[in-house]
Amino acid sequence: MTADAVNRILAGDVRAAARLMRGIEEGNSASFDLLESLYSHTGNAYIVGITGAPGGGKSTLVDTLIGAFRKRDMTVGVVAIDPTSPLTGGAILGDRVRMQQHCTDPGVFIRSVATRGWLGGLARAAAGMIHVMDAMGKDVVLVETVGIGQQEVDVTRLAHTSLYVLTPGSGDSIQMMKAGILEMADIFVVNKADQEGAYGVKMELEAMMAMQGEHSDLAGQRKPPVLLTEAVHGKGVGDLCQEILKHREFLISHGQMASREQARVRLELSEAVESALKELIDAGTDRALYEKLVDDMVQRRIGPQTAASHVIEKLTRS
Ligand SMILES: Nc1nc2c(ncn2[C@@H]2O[C@H](COP(=O)(O)OP(=O)(O)OP(=O)(O)O)[C@@H](O)[C@H]2O)c(=O)[nH]1
Ligand SMILES: [Mg+2]
Repeated sequence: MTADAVNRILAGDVRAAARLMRGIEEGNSASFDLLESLYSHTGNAYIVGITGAPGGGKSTLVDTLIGAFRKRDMTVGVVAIDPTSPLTGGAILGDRVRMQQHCTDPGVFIRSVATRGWLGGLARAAAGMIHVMDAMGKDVVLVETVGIGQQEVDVTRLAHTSLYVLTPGSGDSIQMMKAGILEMADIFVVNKADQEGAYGVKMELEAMMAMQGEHSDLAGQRKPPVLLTEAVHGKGVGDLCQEILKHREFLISHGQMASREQARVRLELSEAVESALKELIDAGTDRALYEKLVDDMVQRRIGPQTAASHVIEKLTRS
């Protein structure tokens, strides 16, 4: 059964892959076992993260990027992570409709992940989805997330090349500095360049990076390029595709691919350790003791740290 599913996914079977992805999304442990069997077949896809504020045009950009990669005869997987933000609640339907033009192309596979109410780590689910597409033989995997929280920032750490999308007039550059995005992105995209102020945003970003370069030891390192695009008209997207491939070449020629891969894998391992520990804790916790401790805390007989140490002590003794 498992071997059959593995073989079908390796052969690029969309239905088998979709079933596994649904299992991952649901946090189903058998699905994670199956994923484990696929792991040795992964590590070939080039992973590109696309993040940015809600409504910046990420999905439109992904849609046109698919076309640009297909023109180069590269197959493409897309993982669109539906944010929990009520602001963008309709994202899944929107993404499906937007990317529909590629739905009959066997070289393209698109999945949305709903994260609402998802208990496992978002990065873990996203990593799982990426592995499935990688095992299916997709050359490039595009991962779209809304860059609002730490979890989403973590997801972009799963990428080889991280794009950050911003728009004119959104005034988010100061926010980016605060969130540390400036250091995280490999390529900046000022989308909606048909609107006023796009060039100003580019100048502002470049000035910010130059300033930061002076105050840190980044001198001599690669400066992330800032590209202007009009995703909705497909303008600048060919250049963006080329810039992504250029970054890949840069990583390879500067011996940085291995360290990126290590950083990616390190994140995955820590997520896996955390969720395995959570499962152990859930399974091994003495419920009666737990309830008694809750009661003790309510009565202010003990504090949370002491209560936790009782739980841990019981866990490690059993
Ligand atoms: N004027 C203009 N509008 C654009 C451009 N690119 C995208 N849009 C529009 O911006 C809106 C949001 O685009 P999406 O691609 O859904 O943006 P998103 O970043 O994926 O949005 P969320 O996933 O909801 O965060 C849509 O109405 C697009 O048509 C552009 O280059 N210029
Ligand atoms: Mg979107």
